[in-house]
Amino acid sequence: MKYRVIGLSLLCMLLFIGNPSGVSPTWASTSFTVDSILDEIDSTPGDGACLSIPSGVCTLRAALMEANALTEADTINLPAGVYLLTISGTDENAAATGDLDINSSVILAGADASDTIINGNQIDRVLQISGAVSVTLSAVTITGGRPPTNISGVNNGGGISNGGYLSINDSIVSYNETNSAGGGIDNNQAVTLTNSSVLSNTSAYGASGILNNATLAVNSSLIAYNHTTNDQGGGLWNNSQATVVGSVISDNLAQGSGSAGKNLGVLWFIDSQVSGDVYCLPGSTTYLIRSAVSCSGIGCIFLNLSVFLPLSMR
Ligand SMILES: [Ca+2]
Ligand SMILES: [Ca+2]
Ligand SMILES: [Ca+2]
Repeated sequence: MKYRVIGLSLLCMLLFIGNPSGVSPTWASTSFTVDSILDEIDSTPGDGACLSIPSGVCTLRAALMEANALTEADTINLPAGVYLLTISGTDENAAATGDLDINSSVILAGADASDTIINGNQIDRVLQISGAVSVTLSAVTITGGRPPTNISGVNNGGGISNGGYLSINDSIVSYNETNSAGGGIDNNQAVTLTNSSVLSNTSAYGASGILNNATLAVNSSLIAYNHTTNDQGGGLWNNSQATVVGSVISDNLAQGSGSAGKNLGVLWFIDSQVSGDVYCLPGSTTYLIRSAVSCSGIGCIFLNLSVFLPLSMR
């Protein structure tokens, strides 16, 4: 659907007429359906039409530019296909070049993670989410991201750099890389990962799977085959609050210790399987409930809460 939901204005008008108190009606969200795998910008962001130049189709980039320009939470339907980013340009945050920037709440709904693939083509990371916005990714693969290598401090997050409230459902983040930290995901606000996988991402300076600087929840998910060539935190690097529930962390690699993870904050493992070790720094705490995790580093405070549970619950 290239245009805003037909009848939206009429609906709002009727709501307003039926609401003589004058209280503003709730605006419905807008839905776009991408109909091209091309990478082209929107011709006029904010006009309600997802229409690219020069081809006049609804591309993923155009849909995001349009969604960014509209204040309500929008939905972008992304059918099966490989969406390869081809417009080069880094350190740009309006989704016009390089990475796909998200500055407004949006639901990005793919068909299936194995069929709907967003590939950064190694021209930049894939997604950058900024501001206090809510973003849901479902049934997509995020791959091929690689942010610029020559700019200090802004190249964390090979696949996704998150500053908002991000839910990743039924999705895969794989084969992204960065010369800094956070090969797959760099989280600076809140990420909830559900039924998803973070696979085979690489980084030069730790946290090859996920770098967490704020709040992270990993539910029923897999973090595996990520590799950092320097530092620790092959699977996960936690600087703040992270909870891993019903998940598997395995086959990750780090330089020396910390192949499974590195913890500088508060990290919970609940009903999870972790192979490799977690490297812990002083001041960190790692809680275990029905999970076995090996420890390395000089700051290990591992609290196995399972022993406090009734026998029937251990
Ligand atoms: Ca437009
Ligand atoms: Ca950007
Ligand atoms: Ca960009």
